Amino acid sequence: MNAPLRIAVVGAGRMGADHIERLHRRIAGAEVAAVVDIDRPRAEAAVAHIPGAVAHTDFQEVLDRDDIDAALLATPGFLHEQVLLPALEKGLPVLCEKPLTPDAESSWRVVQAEVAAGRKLVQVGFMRRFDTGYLALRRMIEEKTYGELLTLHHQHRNPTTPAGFTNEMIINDSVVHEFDAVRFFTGEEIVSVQVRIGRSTRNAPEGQRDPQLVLMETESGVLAQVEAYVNARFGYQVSTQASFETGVVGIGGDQEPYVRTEGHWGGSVTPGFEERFAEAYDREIQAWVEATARGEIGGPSAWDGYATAACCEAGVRAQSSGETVSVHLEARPSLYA
Ligand code: ISE
Repeated sequence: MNAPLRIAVVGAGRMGADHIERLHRRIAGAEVAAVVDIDRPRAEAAVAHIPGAVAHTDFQEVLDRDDIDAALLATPGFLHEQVLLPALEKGLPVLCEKPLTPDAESSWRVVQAEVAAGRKLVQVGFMRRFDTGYLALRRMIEEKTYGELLTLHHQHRNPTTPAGFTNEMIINDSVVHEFDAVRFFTGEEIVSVQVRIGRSTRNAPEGQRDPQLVLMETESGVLAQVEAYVNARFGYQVSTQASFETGVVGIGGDQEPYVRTEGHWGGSVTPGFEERFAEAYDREIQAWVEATARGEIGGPSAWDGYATAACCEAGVRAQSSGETVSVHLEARPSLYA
């Protein structure tokens, strides 16, 4: 058996802490060797129960070590580039939580740095690609089980947003998942984005308009829409309905168990994305660890991160203009053919 992959987790906030537990308790072939967080007590608390793991406050300290095999980057998106570029220069594999970076220009710099490194080192954390419902729907689309796919309808509802979650982040941080999902389902790039904003909930924090309807079109003319409603209060919901020529397929419906008891029937509402996608995250990180051990990536690439950043950029322009905005993509380098 090979020695476990020694991983540095960068960022010990909500997502980082979730991944630290996952790596420590559920993932085979990997161990948490370091945790980096600018907040030293938070980094120390994160490693306290992991024998041998070391707390750092600066990613450079990890780069200076020679016993780290890979990094899992879970800081906010605007801090990703400053870790990705030196990691790529050193040839260190990285699982980068979405978004790759917050705008297309910086994502393109990451793609170019990876092309210069000569091999794929960055996997982007679009965990929905590992959800069983997503995989089943993609197979039906590929195999044309119900004829051609015509339209996709997504619901993306969150209970609330964290402090500092801006109007643009509804696109960059939330709808970025559907940009990737639509590319994943159809195997096509998205060519244009439109955003419509109507009546807004009183529960939206100042500056945010919520919900927002996003309409996108793919290269072959599949229309996909999203209701992004991020202060929906009731809980978490991510679901999709796909209309085909001879059938309609739904995924992401409510989960079991379904209970009947004194005066009530039904089940529980999923509280958040950690619960909704717990298994998908496990599969995603396991696939990444196994691929990294083979010198590969095991999921969406830096190109996927860049292409979705370009969609987000069009989406943010569409938010303020109300127009249908074309997505501009640079030519795809052969590394991602
Ligand atoms: C969050 O960062 C996620 O990635 C969740 O999956 C998404 O539902 C939420 O809107 C984002 O803020």
